[in-house]
Amino acid sequence: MKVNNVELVISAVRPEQYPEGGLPEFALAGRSNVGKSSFINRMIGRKAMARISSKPGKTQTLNFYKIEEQLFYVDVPGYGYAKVSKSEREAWGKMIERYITGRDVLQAVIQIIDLRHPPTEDDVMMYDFLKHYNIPCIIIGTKADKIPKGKWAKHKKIIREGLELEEGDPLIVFSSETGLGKDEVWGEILKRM
Ligand SMILES: Nc1nc2c(ncn2[C@@H]2O[C@H](COP(=O)(O)OP(=O)(O)OP(=O)(O)O)[C@@H](O)[C@H]2O)c(=O)[nH]1
Ligand SMILES: [Mg+2]
Repeated sequence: MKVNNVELVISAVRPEQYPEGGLPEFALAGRSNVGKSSFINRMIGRKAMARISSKPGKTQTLNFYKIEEQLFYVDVPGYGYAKVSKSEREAWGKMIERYITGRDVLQAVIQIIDLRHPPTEDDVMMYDFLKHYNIPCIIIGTKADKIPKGKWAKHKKIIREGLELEEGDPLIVFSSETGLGKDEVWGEILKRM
């Protein structure tokens, strides 16, 4: 999909702030600094729409990006960042849980995993949480540009097994750097609208 029209509609922390209108939503989940905001930028073909940073913890709110008046990408703060206080972590957990469990227009969560490494404990917890609530997932193995092509299949297998991925939840090799996997992800998204 070629995207011409993108708008950051709101950075929300509470349900009253979520956009109205009933458009389908696709939310990002993933460890802090794994590349969620970079993923959005690549999918919409903009370098710096969603703010990215080499420092973890850049995204702090639920950021609703409206795409072509058709759907929303929801950028979500990352998990597993050690340098946050207990109260911050609890606030994060509440915000995410309220959104994921209470949002009827949420079509799927796009869970971003670093293709180079086995899933972390937090990755597994997040996936289990999503499956507990029967949320369809699209799993992205990102930063593929950092490992040789010949190793992708092996790394995919490690992620599939580490998460105990359900049949029907796709795992797509991706790179925000090169655009690898972009069309395949768009295919999965359009299928779920
Ligand atoms: N080589 C490479 N680097 C990437 C890729 N995706 C993201 N990065 C880099 O990883 C770092 C973190 O990217 P972000 O997109 O800000 O990560 P995030 O998950 O949104 O982070 P938080 O908002 O802190 O949760 C940046 O330095 C990006 O340039 C990728 O596919 N390949
Ligand atoms: Mg971010």
